[in-house]
Amino acid sequence: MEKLKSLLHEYPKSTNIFMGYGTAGFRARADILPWIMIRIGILATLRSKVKRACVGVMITASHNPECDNGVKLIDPHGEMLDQTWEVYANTLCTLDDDINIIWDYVETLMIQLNIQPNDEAIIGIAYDIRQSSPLLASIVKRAAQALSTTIMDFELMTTPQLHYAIRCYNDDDLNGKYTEADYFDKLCTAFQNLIFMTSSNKSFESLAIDAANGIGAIKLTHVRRILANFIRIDIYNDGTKGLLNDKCGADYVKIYQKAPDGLPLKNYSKCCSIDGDADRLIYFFIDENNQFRILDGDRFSVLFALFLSLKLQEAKLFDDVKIGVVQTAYANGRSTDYIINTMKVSVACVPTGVKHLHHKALDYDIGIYFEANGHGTVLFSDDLKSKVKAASEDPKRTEKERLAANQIRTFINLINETVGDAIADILATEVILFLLNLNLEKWLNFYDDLPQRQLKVAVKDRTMIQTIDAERRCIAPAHLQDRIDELVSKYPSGRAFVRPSSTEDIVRVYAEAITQIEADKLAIEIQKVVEELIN
Ligand code: NG1
Ligand code: ZN
Repeated sequence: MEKLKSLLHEYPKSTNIFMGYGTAGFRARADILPWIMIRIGILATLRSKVKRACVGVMITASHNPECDNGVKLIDPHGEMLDQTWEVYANTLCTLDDDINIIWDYVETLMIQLNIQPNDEAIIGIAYDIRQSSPLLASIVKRAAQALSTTIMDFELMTTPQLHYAIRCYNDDDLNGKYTEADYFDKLCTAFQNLIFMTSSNKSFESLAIDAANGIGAIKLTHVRRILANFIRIDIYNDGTKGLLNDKCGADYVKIYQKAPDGLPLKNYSKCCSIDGDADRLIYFFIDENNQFRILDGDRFSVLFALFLSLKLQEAKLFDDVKIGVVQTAYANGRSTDYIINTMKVSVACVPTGVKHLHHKALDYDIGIYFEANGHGTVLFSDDLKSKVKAASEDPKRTEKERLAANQIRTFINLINETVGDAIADILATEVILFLLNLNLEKWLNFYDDLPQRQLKVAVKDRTMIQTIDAERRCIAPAHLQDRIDELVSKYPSGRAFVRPSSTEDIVRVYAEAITQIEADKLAIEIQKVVEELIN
């Protein structure tokens, strides 16, 4: 109690600032975060006690500028914090710096959640390369230690590394421990084994990676070294010159549809950007007509689904396995069409936010999900894992069937199933391109995107908009959906929706049509209706 009290005194709450715990945890300017870290140390301790397992605390603000930082909790299986706990996080942050008030709330929670004072707690803490990170981590640590919690201090890590590490500690099948060397060995061994399994004598083209001047640059050097005999990886924006996420990184490339600074685009046929904490990935290149072309999250879904469904067919497992892609309404309509009608793979649409995609992907034996921004992964059911193992060892099957099953089995090791992992996703993408004999141009030519436009509309109260059907239709305010339907019906292949953002105080409008001019026009028409009905 005394230690906690002095921490509260040392890092007092900044007044009048309330931040909700959302998809990205708490995120703000780094200098106003210290007091929040005390609450996080307490909350992580309680979470660990309730789950009787190790939980994670990741300090990062992902693709935000260096001056920002943030924090999020990771649940025992490496997934995001259970949504019901977001309320406790928010309540703790509304409380004043008075130790008695805070302790009263902690005791209330302990009774409510059936926590005994002597229950053990263990937390794994990691952070990205921001200058503010070590201090923020030390505050979480001190708060948790004040409650006798055991700390595992992982220091510098990518977000997906910590998610995976937490899962390892809680899962006996994963040895109950984590080392960085083991992790990168696992990914690189799977990569090499997939190459060894093919008879191709083709070689890899060099890959240029823009590491956003973030933690990914440091971690990628392991992969570059281990795989040096297979693929040449050149790392740019490695933190030695530029600033974190400054005119570089996956978010910059996707939003501005521009190449990052600091990467000699013309020297490479294949380039990609990751973001500041290495959980997002975007590929890009210059095409024959000198145009800058991007391959975003939708394209990864298509590529991964294509590879896995092909291997399931070759292994004669396709009919026994439920494979599906999970998208949000922002996925380009042509990608959805292509997956359903050409690839014959089912697609589910869920509300925006990784947690929704991840949750839905668990419904499948192979669930592939990516947000358009390049965050995504693949989930494999235990049943699927047993089936491919059995098939790969079944002497009654043909060599081709066994090989395909073995390829899926090996591919599973190349994936971080806990969360989108840009480093794992790079290796998976490279291996698929190699095995299917594709380059970026061919991959891009699977289908043409429908032109689309996104607009942000400032309104007085964005919560007036209520949506259903994975945010594709509005039920409030009255008449909004009818007006949207009427406008959309005038555009061949038109599609549009509006939804309140969960991260900014705005309403987002999305429109798609056959030409860019029409998509722009439709978006503006809908913007006007939103402004008319809400403001
Ligand atoms: P909101 O602001 O709710 O649209 C945005 C992104 C999401 C996701 C979250 C969390 C768009 C349209 N939305 O959500 O994809 O990444 O931020 O970071 O890009
Ligand atoms: Zn990120």
